[in-house]
Amino acid sequence: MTLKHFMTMAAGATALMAVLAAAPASADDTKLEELKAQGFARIAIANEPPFTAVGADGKVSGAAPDVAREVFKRLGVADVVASISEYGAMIPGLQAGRHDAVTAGLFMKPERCAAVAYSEPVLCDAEAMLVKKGNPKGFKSYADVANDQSATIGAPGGGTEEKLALEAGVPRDRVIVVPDGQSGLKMLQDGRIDAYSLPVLSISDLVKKANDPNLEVVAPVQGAPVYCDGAAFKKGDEALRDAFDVELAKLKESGELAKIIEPYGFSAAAAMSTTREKLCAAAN
Ligand code: 6CS
Repeated sequence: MTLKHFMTMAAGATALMAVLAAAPASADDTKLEELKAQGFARIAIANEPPFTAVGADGKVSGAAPDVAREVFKRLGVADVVASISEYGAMIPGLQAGRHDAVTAGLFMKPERCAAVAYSEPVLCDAEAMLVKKGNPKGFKSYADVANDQSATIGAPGGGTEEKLALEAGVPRDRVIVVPDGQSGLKMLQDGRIDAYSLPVLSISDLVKKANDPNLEVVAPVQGAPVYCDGAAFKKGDEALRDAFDVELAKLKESGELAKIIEPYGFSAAAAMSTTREKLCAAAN
């Protein structure tokens, strides 16, 4: 090999090293780099306070988007842009690339953990039923609804409460899909359903705003687990999920997660008392 040939080879190797050094830490960082360049992350929400909320002015709030906004900001993604989705459409929307993340109180369950890449837990809550004052049908569990042949229960489409009612034996035609909290409240008040089921904090928010003395809350629903959500990412975006988890862990450690979610009624300690691994393994 002549000196000239060697010098050419060395120059080429130096240039290659320079290119590699400029590349992101790993090819996986591309999604985060895309979001940074985009200036926002597209999040799916349900508009179910206090988990998620869209004001009359269009402002997005609620515990899940507030946590997501703070985490993404720390990752260098300036803001979040939300679109409202039914719970049952959130994962297909994520998989189709319509959202960059689901931050909506989408509870971790094994079948969902198989379909998305969840962050560590953020918001935990038990289940509740809204009924008429005096709980005339004596509901304490989803099985009670199943055992009353005339009873109907409203729940979000593709949501956890719909699944719990069906699994407890309530026939499909007595589980009524309800698009949102206000509709469920009205259907109950009009006697079109005998119970409306959402997580405890969501039902409590509805009752507080309804100012209707003829309502009663059954909470917790007997036999239903306490669930926790996490931010959900598309399979393949695990590097983005891992980066999200690093910042989420810092919020937990510093007490800042508590400052964000506890005014909404959530417990940071509950989220810190469990893990994605446990929740995704739980048989429920
Ligand atoms: O994850 C779910 O399916 C449930 N999560 C919330 C916050 N509300 C209702 C929904 O069914």
